[in-house]
Amino acid sequence: MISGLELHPFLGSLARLLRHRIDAFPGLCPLAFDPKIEAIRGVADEGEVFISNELYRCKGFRKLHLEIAQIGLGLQILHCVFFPDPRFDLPIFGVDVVVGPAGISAAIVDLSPVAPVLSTKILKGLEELSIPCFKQVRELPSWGTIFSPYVQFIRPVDLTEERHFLDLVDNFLEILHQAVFCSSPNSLTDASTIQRHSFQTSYCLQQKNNDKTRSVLEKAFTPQWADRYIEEVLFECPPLS
Ligand code: BLA
Repeated sequence: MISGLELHPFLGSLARLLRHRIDAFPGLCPLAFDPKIEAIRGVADEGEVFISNELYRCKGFRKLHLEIAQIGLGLQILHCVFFPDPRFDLPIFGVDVVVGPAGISAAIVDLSPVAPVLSTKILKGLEELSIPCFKQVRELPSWGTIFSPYVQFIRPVDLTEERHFLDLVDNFLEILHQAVFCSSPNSLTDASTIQRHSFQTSYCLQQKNNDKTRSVLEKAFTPQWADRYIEEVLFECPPLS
């Protein structure tokens, strides 16, 4: 935490919701990582910088990552991605919320496919959801082809829409939880595993094209640091075995 600065209540609620859901995943255990990235502090033109990282793994997921970043007094970001173990037929869960000086500017959530289409089980769950009609829907960038047709990229306009977004994240995670519990792995050499590995690699490569993330990290640290952080912490590609 930056001294004397509260986390935006929307980010606080989202972080609580995500931790609650993460805790309920089967076989959850902490992922070993460089202790230096657990709490990263820095100073930029914008003021103090603080980034906290939590990393876990569980049945079906090689990495569950929750990051909260505070850049000076004006920018707060919650970034969370669940990267599946390619042997399992599970989608990538991702949520990113950016709060700027004028309030929440972006809130995006998705269950992204790791094959040409989402699995039948996940699709059925998503089809049964009633997706709220948000007033300000934002346009996806060109690298956004990795997302599913169910992606929601919005700017919540009031507390009701914030609540609806939190409910949506919770609903997506309920669908994912159900899928994890009844999933079983294919072998490492199975054609479906190899395809999911390749889709997950493209997801990571496409996310690295997000110049907005890179630019914030470059300004807060250095271009070299930002590059390493994006490559090794945020979107490192799945290992080959
Ligand atoms: C946009 N991401 C952004 C923006 C910033 C960041 C400043 C612009 C906000 C706006 O346009 O209102 C910054 N995001 C960060 C930083 C980190 C971060 C610094 O996660 C980490 C330290 N991004 C993700 C994930 C998704 C994602 C998992 O990390 C989706 C599941 C999406 N962020 C995403 C998209 C945009 C965005 C689609 C809009 C990009 C654009 O409009 O060009």
